[in-house]
Amino acid sequence: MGGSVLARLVIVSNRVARPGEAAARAGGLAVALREALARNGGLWFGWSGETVEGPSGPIDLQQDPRDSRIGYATFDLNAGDHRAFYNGFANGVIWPLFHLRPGLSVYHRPAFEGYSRVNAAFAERLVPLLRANDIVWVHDYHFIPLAAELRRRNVRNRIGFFLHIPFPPPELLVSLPVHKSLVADLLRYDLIGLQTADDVRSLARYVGEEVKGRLGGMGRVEALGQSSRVAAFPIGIDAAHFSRLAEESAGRPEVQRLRDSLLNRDLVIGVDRLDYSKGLPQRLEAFHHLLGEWPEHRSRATLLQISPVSRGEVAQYRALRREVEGLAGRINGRFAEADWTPVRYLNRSFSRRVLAGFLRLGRVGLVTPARDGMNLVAKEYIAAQNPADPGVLVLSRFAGAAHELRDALIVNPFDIEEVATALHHALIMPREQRIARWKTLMAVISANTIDTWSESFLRALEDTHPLARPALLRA
Ligand code: GDG
Repeated sequence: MGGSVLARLVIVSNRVARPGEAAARAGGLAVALREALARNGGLWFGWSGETVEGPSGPIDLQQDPRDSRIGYATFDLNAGDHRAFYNGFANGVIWPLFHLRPGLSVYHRPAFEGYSRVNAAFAERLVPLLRANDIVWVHDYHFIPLAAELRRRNVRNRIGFFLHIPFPPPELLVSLPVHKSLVADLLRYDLIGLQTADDVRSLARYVGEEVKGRLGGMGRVEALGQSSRVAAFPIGIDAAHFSRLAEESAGRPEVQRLRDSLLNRDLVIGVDRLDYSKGLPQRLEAFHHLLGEWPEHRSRATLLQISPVSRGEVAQYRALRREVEGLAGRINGRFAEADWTPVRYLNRSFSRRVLAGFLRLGRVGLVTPARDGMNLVAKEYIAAQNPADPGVLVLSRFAGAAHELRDALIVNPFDIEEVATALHHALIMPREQRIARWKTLMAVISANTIDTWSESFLRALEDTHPLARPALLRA
C-alpha cells in the first residue's frame, strides 16, 4: 500500500472492533466501518478496552487475518485518565447535555482535563502511523478535540468527524463552561457530519448567534478563526442483510422458545441500552396506562424490554436501573395473572441474530427515546418484519429516525396517554394498513443504508479539498 496513489482510510473510534472479538455481537456500525476499510485498505485506531495503573501504553498493531490490508491499532489507557475522559467528561458531561438533560450534566474541570489529555494521547500515538495520503474519519463525542490535537502536531491530512448523538441548541450548549473551546476544536475538522437537519441547524445557530461566525453555501462555516463544513448524514442500516438475518433466525431455538412462550399473545418489543436518553420509565408508564385503560389487552399483550446494562459505573445509570426495575415490578404486581406476566424485563444482551428474530416476532416495535441521535433499533425493527404480516413501529418524535420514518406512529414520549393510545392502535391495526405503512418504511430504510451513509460522508470529505488530493477507491 505504501506507494499507492489511492488514499488509505483511517478510522478512529473509542472502541475498536478487532477481529476475533465476538463477531456475532459486533453491531451494524462496526461491520459497515470494517467494510469501508476493506474497500481501500486502512487502519482502525482506538482504545484497547483495557486500563493500566501506569502511564497509557504503547500501540499494539494487529493485521486482520482475513484481509492483510486492514490493520488495528489499539492501546491501553491509564485508569485515572480513562475515568475522567470516559465517565467524567464524555458520558458525565457531553452525553447528558447533548441529549438535552443539563441537570444531569455535571462539569468538573479535572474531568475536562482528563478528556483533553486522552485526546492528546490519541493524537500522539496516531501521528507516527499516518501517511501523507490517509483520510482520517473520527467518530463521536469522545473525540471533539482530536483534529485540533492532530493539527497541533502538523498533521495536514483530511480529517472528518461524525457525531452519532444530537447536537444541542445553543441555549443549552452555552451552559457548558468550555463551550467555546470545544466548538473551536470541532471546527478544526474539514467536515462535520451530524445526524439530522435539526442538528445542523443547532450548530449553525451557535455559530451565527453565539460567536458571530459566517455561514456560507454547501454548509461552509467560518468562526473562531476556523473554517469547516457541516452537513447531515443520517445513518442507516444494512436493511437487506438484517431482513435475511431475521427471516433465517425464525427457526433458532431461542426465537422458537420466545414464540412458544407467547401462546399467540401480542408481543410489544423494546430494545435499548439501559440509558436515560431512551425514555424507559415513560415507556413503562405508557404500557401501564394501556393495560389500565384498555382491559382487552390484559392477558393479551406482553412487553419484552431488552435493556443490557451500559455505563454501570455512572451513578445516574444505576439510579435509572432501580427506577425501571421498580416500574416493571409495579406493573407486574398489579396486572399479572398466574399464566401471564405483562412485562418481561431483561438486563442482558443477545446475539444480533437472535435479536433480529425477536424483533420479527414483535407485533409492535416500541421505540420511544426522550432524545436520540438516530436510533438504529427503529430501522432494524422495520427490516426484521415479515412482509406478509408486518408489525407496527411506534416511534418517538425525538429520535433522529423520526425525520425519515414518517409512516411510523409518531408520538411524544412524555405524553403517556398519547403513547398508550398509539400502542392500542398499533395492536388493533388491520393487516392491510400495517402492510401499507411497512412498505413505505422499508423503502426508506432500503434507500438510505449504512453503505450509502459511509460513502456519502467520505465523498463529501474528499470534496472538501478537491485539488491535489488522492481519492478513495470506490467499490
Ligand atoms: C448511538 C446513538 C445512533 C442493542 N441491544 C443489543 C444490541 N443492540 C444494538 C441494536 C443497535 C445498537 O445496538 C444500538 O444502536 P442505537 O442507534 O439504537 O443506539 P445507541 O447505542 O445509543 O447508538 C444513536 C447510533 O449511535 C448510531 O449512529 O443511532 O442515536 O445514541 O444496532 O441492535 N445488539 C446485540 N445484542 C443486544 O442485546 N447484538
